Amino acid sequence: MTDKTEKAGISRRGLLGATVGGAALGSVGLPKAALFAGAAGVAGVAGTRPAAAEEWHLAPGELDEYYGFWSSGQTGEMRIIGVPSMRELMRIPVFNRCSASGWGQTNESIKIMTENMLPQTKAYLEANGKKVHDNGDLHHVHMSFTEGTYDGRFLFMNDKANTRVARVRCDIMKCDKIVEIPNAKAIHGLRPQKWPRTGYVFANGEDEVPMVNDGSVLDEPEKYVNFFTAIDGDTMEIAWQVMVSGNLDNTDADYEGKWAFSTSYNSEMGMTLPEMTAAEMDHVVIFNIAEIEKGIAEGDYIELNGVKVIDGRKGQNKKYTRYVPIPNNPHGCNMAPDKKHLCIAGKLSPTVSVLDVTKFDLLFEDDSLDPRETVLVAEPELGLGPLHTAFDGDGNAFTTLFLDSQVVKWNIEAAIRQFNGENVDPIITKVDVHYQPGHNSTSMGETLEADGKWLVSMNKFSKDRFLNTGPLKAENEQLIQLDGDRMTLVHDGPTFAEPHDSILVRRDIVNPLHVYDRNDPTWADTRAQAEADGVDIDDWMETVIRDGNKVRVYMSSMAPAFSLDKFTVREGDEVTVIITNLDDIEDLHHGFTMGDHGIAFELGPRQTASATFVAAKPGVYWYYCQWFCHALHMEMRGRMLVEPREA
Ligand code: RUQ
Ligand code: CUA
Ligand code: CA
Repeated sequence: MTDKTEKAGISRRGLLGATVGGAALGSVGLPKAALFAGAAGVAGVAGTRPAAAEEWHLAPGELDEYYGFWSSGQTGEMRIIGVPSMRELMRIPVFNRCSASGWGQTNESIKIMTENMLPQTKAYLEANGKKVHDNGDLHHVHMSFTEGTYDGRFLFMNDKANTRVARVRCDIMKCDKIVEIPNAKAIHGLRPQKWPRTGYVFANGEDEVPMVNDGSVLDEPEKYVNFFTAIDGDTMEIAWQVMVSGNLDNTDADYEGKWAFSTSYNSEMGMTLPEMTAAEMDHVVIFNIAEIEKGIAEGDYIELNGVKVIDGRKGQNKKYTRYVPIPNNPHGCNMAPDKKHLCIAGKLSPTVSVLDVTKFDLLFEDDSLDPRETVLVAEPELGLGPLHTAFDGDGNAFTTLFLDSQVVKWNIEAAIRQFNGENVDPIITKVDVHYQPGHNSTSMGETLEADGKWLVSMNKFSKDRFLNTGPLKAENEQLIQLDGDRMTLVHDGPTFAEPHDSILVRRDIVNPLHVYDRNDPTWADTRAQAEADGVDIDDWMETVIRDGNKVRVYMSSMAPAFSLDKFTVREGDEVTVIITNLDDIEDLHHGFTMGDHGIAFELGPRQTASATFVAAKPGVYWYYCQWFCHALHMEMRGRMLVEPREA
């Protein structure tokens, strides 16, 4: 590695050092002066607490203005954080497993986690004695849109680790679909279609693999490809894929429903760090949605693992894609709410490239046009390591500078005027953040209702900002109040690895239920089984059904008791415990834990849930309610009697 890296003129130590030290990017081959130019002559308004602290401080019992929907990176869950209080309100298991809710062990959740799993993954898990993956890497959470703004129906999210896309229902705030994406590898960037509605969920495959990844092609990178995937947000079925040149990193969509676009840091199709950083320019791919749909309708696709795949590689059919060169290993891909400007963060280049999406049609009408000259309208130098851009509703943009540990506020129109030769500085202000920001997000900032009130800077390092917790430190998510041109840091928010990205949604848009609807589809399979057993799961249940060596135990919970205080099974029986919580009082949860059996799940008000296990240990085992529900919560328990198998 070291040898190869040095051959390519890149000091690995320099690159990695730069990520923490924030200085040594010159080694990537850009003139240092150019790198630092954007940072010159800017007086940061980096205040700490504003004088009017009471304007933002939320007293106990007061409700937040915004729901913050957060990714959790390698923890694999989604989180809800109140903004501006930055109080963590909820964790929603998605790709991970959860000891409190039983996610990954209830029959209902296992169904969601496995029903759209690829056969080869099922076989792999079986070979390893598992049903579901235990991990996920959830980077990006985005809400469904209707006409350019959030509509409160669903949240969509990616799993980079195991190539999946999931959906959370906003009415119950639980995951209801997980889809493993065929052909592509490592789903990273994910965005819903904004117009007219979602519609499609666009998802980028980051890692390159052979088109048919069955072992017949191995170390022949020239045969590798990447896939861009469109999923139907209503059904969560794969609508189509586009094969592209280069890899895919982040993605976004326009406000007219015409385009999706993705950054690529590996246009080189390199397999090593020096190869991936060899070119001065990588690119953004523009996907022409209408042409792709037409191509699919007209049969211009190949079918690969059950998916219709369009060939959108460079030099192939030019109806479907265009490639716009962008410096240099670009990362963030953010569409401004002015409906016009797409901002691509340069990462290794100190610039953000601004593309005018209303000019994209020209590229598809005349393929002799130079893509950069045609659609690039500004490329301001903003500082070192630009990663992601957020927006207010007034034509301003906020870009994180990873290496500078700053967020820069700049004006899009001023950047365009500067690009056209006027002597204007687009940079309005810079604020220090602590430290090394990745994403930032503004209140409603990825919608037509961007309101420019709050900005969250999601920082990868907290270093000295909190009490030392050992080698693993918290991340730090800082809340910045936006007020005219002032950016005031008002709150440090330590969080566990690695929240990565967030959206801030006005609270009137999100209206979850307090109590489950008994017709919720989550337990449809359980209901069908109960009907076959002659049991009404909406009513009081105390029925044990034996079906060969399968035993189904139906019970109800109502504070402070289960309907059954004991049941008997035989050693080796496959036992399914099915419980309906008949309590319908807001916030009155029960749970079911089978002691010494690794079984526990939640029972929300009016929820049905079930879990299956083999009673392999003769003896007396207590089950209990693990959610504190009543003064007699400790007494909410019962016994499973496991008779030894006759010799
Ligand atoms: S990408 S820190 Cu996984 Cu969201 Cu840019
Ligand atoms: Cu029911 Cu605790
Ligand atoms: Ca590159």
